[in-house]
Amino acid sequence: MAIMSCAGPQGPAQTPADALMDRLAGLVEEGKIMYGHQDDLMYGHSWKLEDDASEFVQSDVYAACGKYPAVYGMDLGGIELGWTHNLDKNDFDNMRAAAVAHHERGGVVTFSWHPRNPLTGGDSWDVTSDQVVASILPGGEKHEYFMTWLSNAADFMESIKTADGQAVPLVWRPWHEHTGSWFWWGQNLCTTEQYKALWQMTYDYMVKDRALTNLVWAYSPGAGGLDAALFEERYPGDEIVDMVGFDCYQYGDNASYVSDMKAALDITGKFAKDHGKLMAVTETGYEGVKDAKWWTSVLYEAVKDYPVSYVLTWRNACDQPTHFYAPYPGHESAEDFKAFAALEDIMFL
Ligand code: BMA
Repeated sequence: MAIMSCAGPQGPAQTPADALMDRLAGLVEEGKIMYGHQDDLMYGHSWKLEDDASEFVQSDVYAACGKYPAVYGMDLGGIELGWTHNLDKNDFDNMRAAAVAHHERGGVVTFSWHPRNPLTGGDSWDVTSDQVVASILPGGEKHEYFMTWLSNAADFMESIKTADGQAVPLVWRPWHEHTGSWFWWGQNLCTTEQYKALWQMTYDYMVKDRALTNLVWAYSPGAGGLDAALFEERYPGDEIVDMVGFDCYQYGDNASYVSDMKAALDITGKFAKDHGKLMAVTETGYEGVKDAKWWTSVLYEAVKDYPVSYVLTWRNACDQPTHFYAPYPGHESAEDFKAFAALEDIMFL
């Protein structure tokens, strides 16, 4: 059914978020799957960008295959407390400028958020209290305090603009992996109603109170134990979600990973189709990429038959030699990564 608009002959002005969603839907229509990498322009396996950088050109992915990832992921963790650097030591000024640079190169930017624990003072992984979400909802003892955290996050995302003042569209993915219980907003740490209320409060603040027009809202449970009922249980609602996805890592053999990915893609894909949403693999990877053919024979095999907007592999830490998810020059999977980047349906920049 066509949706009628009451706007004038030009139609309503398209927001940056709407423009990005149209672009993403068009790419899916063309059968393109974008490749993404977390913190790609901030550091790599053996380098780190200096603070106050003016160029954002170094990248393990580029060094390995001659192309930049189409999707660039970053994390807001630390912005809530006004830190100058995020939880993984990235300068927020660099992050802002790199987001603009990546957008101007034709890429898509996405943000996750690992905020501290507003009740205990610990980190995202502090699950010692199951009262944290309750405490930040309206009426809770930490509500006013937590609203300053949302305000800081909104300020930062609002500040990501091109030189001529255009807001850069962002895929914004708060409260992720909530189907597990390792973050303070996880499954056993709050009720379904509280989790949904947390989303609604986040959305209302950023979109209604702050009028941010550049956010594409992504919902992403963890893939472990995921079934259609669990996927749906805490879904915040069609009015506030634009994209659905999941986080799925390889811990065992290739075959188990491919079957876990396909199972999650089947569930998410059906949900996305029924609800008219975009779908992405919001986080994935095999730590250390311990298979020379992983890209073309494992990851590609898992995703190639699905209408996936992007697959984002996690970060290449510069201070933990085995914590990386994309190759760097000389890595045993670098040749295969080049072949992956050359595939017709896989998009890099
Ligand atoms: C985790 C690890 C951590 C990191 C966190 C947030 O998966 O990579 O080292 O601090 O993500 O980026």
